Amino acid sequence: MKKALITGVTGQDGSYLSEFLLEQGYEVHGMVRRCSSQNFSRIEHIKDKIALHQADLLDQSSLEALVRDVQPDEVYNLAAMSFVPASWTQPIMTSDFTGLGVTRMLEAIRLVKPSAKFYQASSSEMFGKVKSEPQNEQTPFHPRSPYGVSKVYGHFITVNYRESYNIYGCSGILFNHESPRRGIEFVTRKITDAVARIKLGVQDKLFLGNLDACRDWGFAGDYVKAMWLMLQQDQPDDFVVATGKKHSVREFVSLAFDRVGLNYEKYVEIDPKFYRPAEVCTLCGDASKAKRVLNWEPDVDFNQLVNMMVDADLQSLQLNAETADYSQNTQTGWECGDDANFVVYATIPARLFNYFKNASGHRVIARRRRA
Ligand code: NAP
Ligand code: G4F
Repeated sequence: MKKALITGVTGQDGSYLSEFLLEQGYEVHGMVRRCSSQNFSRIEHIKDKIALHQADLLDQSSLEALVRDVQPDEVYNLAAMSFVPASWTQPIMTSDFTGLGVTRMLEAIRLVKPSAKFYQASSSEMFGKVKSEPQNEQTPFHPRSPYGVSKVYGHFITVNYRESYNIYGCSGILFNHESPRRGIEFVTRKITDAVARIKLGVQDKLFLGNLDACRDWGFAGDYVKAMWLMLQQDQPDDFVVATGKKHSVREFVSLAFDRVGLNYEKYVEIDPKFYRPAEVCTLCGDASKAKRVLNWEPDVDFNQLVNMMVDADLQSLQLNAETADYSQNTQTGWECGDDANFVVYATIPARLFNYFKNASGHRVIARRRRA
């Protein structure tokens, strides 16, 4: 049985990749960092099928011990500070973790198990201020954020370890990929979550930044298969993974609101605080090499992705309300009850309360006490 080690196993991609590798018959090991409260929500359903180990990309000795303990055949380095805006507010940490962390992992492999195959989660953000369209493996990089710069470093150090030490290292240059498990701060999930809340009447407005930015958005479940395929080849190489179609944030918003029968123009407002110091205005990938060599193609298209995410957010908000036992929440500072008990709820800012229907269709409110 092959052994895979995944860093960033608790993230969006880590959870889909774990599921995929389990289906392929792998023994799956995941690296998690120590936190005062762990967030395993994305892997809760498979937690008993994978082995979790504590280590950190900032700590060399923990990585070497991890590789020594697990003796992986394949290492998927997905852990990163992956939210682009945060890389301007924490540029040093981003470089250390998202950039230098790749070298630490490669060093652990080189010193402890040089035969392990290595996948580096590189990013279309490396193309940044794009030099041509669509972007492929030959397109020059011009990153526009500390995140993008760190990923360029991670890409080239992977190439360098391949060329210097003969490590089987692949850099997957993945364009944006989304899913119902996407972090809530990324624009797609921020939109679909807001659409569901607006539809259910618990949110009034959606504040966004640059609606004209274009991205090549695919489905994360499709993209993790490409990661695996890269490590199944005779020779290591680098691949662009993308759908080849680009859409604007505005198109995403419009389709998402359409899904619930609403017009986005009534709800969306621009807040300049979501503009970036340097924007990546457009990205569109050419994945013809992945198709030719890996026989990889995406299954889920843009419309299906938007609908899938809106439907999932609607469902999970409704389900949470139906299954929640609000009477248990009083100790955590929430008041509970039916409409009649909360005559003023409509004047409370939306962010301070959740408002749903329970299983019998009865309206239930859980409201945070005012400070
Ligand atoms: P994600 O959901 O943000 O997951 C990031 C993972 O990294 C989480 O498991 C997180 O663990 C872990 N992590 C963050 N800081 C850490 C630290 N200091 N020590 C150890 N672990 C840490 O990201 P994703 O969307 O799955 O993306 C996976 C990888 O692909 C990332 O490297 C990202 O940069 C790259 N990528 C993503 C896309 C995309 O569109 N999704 C496109 C191209 C490349 P916690 O749970 O502890 O926070
Ligand atoms: O969803 P985003 O935050 O993703 P971004 O910056 O493209 O980065 C993601 O994809 C990369 C691959 O290219 C990954 F490497 C990276 O880890 C991450 O997964 O923003 C997408 C676009 C941007 O142009 C942004 O300016 O949406 C625009 N946008 C407009 N309003 C917004 C908002 N982005 C966010 N997060 N929030 C907004 O309110």
